[in-house]
Amino acid sequence: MGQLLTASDIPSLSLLYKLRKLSAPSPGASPLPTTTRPGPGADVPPPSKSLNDRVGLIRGDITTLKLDAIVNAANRSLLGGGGVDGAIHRAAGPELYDECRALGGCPTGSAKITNGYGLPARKIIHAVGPVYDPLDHDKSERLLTGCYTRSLELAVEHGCRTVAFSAISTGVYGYPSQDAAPAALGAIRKFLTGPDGDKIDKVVIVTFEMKDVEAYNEFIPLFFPPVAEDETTTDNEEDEARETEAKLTAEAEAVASELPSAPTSDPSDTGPAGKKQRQGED
Ligand code: AR6
Repeated sequence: MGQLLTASDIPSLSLLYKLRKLSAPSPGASPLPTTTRPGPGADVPPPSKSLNDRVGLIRGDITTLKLDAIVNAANRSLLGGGGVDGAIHRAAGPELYDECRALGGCPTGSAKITNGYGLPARKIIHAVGPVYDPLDHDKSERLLTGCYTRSLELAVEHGCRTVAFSAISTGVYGYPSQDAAPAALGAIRKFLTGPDGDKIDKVVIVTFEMKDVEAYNEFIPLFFPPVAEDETTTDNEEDEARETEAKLTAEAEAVASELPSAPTSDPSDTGPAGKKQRQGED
């Protein structure tokens, strides 16, 4: 496991705009799919410094984050599998499997919470994303959005003020990153601006593969546009952010280069840990 990162080590969107790692949407930015528009009647919502300070973005291994909760991309058995689920179960240890077994599974589009055990995070929220169905995009989106919303509700219910999300469904479950990112960002924005939004201090988006890095770089400015003051930063802030980013990128690239190309079947179908799950069923 690499270096542990706390909420304050993770660059906020405000800082990433200052560092020019994110840029304002261009005037002719391609419109979002209608179902993922962030606000009624407007493609891009008004900029908010408070929101941009409370959303973080980092590329790396989610198991190294020392936050109140991390969100796992699980399957309905909750008994482990490949991808980020496998990494989380390995890092947390066998007690996690025992607690998950007692939960009796979880429906697609929802989530359940456990302790973090051997992980630096205090809690793990196990979200069950949909297997992407290209013939029913709306249903896939509803289920994916449900994962983000329910995970944030659970975080609040358990007093978790800092929460990191993996890119649910974009691996084995085949959800295109270009569609998953706006769905995730819309749900996160809606929650943070809703009645319980002030009960969360930081939502961290964790990317791992380049396709998700690219999707979030494209869509974040359309959901969390920059505020005008995000033009200057101190040397210290810049140095720290650059250092953190360089370390994580090197680590993620090393791991990602070992990854096989995206499988087409769910490892839980054959693995010893998961019970059989039918593809496309929720
Ligand atoms: N840290 C952060 N993100 C990661 C990590 C990591 N250590 N490892 C992978 N990712 P996936 P799914 C990214 O396949 O599509 C499992 O078998 C990865 O690059 O883990 O929801 C479960 O048991 C991708 O962007 O989850 C289910 O059966 C994202 O995590 C099934 O896979 C999600 O990819 C769930 O499929």
